[in-house]
Amino acid sequence: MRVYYFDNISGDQRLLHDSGIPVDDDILTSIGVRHWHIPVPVPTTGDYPEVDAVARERGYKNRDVITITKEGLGDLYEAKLKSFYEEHMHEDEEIRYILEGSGFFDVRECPTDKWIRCALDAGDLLVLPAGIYHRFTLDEKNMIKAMRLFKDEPKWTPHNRSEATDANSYRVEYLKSIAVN
Ligand code: KMT
Ligand code: NI
Repeated sequence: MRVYYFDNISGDQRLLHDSGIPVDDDILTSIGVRHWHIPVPVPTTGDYPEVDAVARERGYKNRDVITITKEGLGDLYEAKLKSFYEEHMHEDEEIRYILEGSGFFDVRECPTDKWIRCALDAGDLLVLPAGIYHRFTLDEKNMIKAMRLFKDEPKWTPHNRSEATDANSYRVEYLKSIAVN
């Protein structure tokens, strides 16, 4: 996974938008973002023992697979892409293991509110904490296949950033959890 500050230049969200300033792991840790690289087993058997180990350790009991392509999402494609790229938070962790393709998860640094772009490829496993503001976009390859893991029932509801989400109890707890001192 490659991580850098987003350049804030307007234009196609699928481009790299690399400011040239890398972000180190301490910063990701300080905002509660975790990641692992677990090469996708070849040939594909549908078994992912190393992912299973992380899932067991962290209590991710359920999973499904989503393929984000024009063909995969059909009529929902444009609307889904638009909603993924709206800045939002969830009341649960967002856990994604990339099986094929690639894409960008942008997360807000705190307290600077800068966008940090995480460029994910096959084998990257990313965990965003509940309450973090983030968004997702495909890149120029226009294809990602990802395993979505969750603790119990999936709570996909995105809460788009607003004054209401600033006061959301999961957001408030998140900010407390990352506060230094
Ligand atoms: C989400 O919730 O933003 C997504 O599932 C994005 C696509 S998963 C690669
Ligand atoms: Ni999300």
